[in-house]
Amino acid sequence: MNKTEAQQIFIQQLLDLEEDKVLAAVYARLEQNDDPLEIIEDAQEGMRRVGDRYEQGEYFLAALIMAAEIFREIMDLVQPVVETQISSAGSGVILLGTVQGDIHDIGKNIISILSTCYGFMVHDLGVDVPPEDFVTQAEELRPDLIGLSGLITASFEAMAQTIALIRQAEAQTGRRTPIIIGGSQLDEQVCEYVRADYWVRSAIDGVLLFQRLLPAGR
Ligand code: B12
Repeated sequence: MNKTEAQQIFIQQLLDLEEDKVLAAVYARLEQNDDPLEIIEDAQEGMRRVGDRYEQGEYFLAALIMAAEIFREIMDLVQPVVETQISSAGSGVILLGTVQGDIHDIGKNIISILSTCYGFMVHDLGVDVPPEDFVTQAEELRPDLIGLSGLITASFEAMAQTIALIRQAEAQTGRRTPIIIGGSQLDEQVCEYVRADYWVRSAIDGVLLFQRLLPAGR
């Protein structure tokens, strides 16, 4: 979708880490009833560009930390609006977590918030979750879906190990829980490599997928 000039400016302000301007823009956009999910998407685009600058050596780790802090403040403003605007009767239990070795949790937290708003019950195991913990929790909770988050290349190996261990444990029960991986660095190739069932790079695509897999009133 083409972005308006105001959206482009917002993304640029986040890229330039102009905290005050970004937050003022979020206030203004909420005031004029902009779609909160679109604000999140724009902020995600800004974060992606911050990551690119880091990769190109123009930003250092401190900039990633600063960007994460600004994003947290954006979510403090946007989350209550999302929660009042979206309420849907989804059904199903989702086991969620960021895989071992990875501490990125902003995206995972957004998928958790949105899924809850859409009526799903989310069990969030947090970040840096060892494969064994996913297996233990999956056996205990018997979730309808398992969502693994991971943003760094090293996460792909952890995802592969986690999924292999889950499938091994399930083989004794005859169950096969759909596994969805999410994160900005994912693509079809990663999905095939780690043997996940689905992959997504945005929270809204994730929630739409959850709804497709777990229709309300099943
Ligand atoms: C902020 C940030 C950090 C913060 C994270 C803070 C936090 N609490 O999460 C800090 C500073 C801690 C950090 C650390 C590091 N980071 Co970092 N980080 C980022 C950055 C800029 C933004 C990530 C983000 O929050 N985006 C915003 C959210 C909303 O988007 P998202 O995460 O993609 O999530 C959305 C979707 O993907 C989806 N989703 C996500 N998970 C799931 C799960 C499911 C089930 C579903 C359905 C959907 C879903 O929904 C979300 C909402 O739409 C990215 C850049 C990028 N392109 O992603 C780099 C990036 C991920 N980081 C990177 C790196 C290298 C690191 C470090 C190794 C740096 C270092 N030298 O220490 C460490 C790794 C630490 C570790 N072991 O995990 C690289 C990874 C490169 C690679 N291929 O490995 C990136 C890509 C930057 C880059 N271009 O180089 N980072």
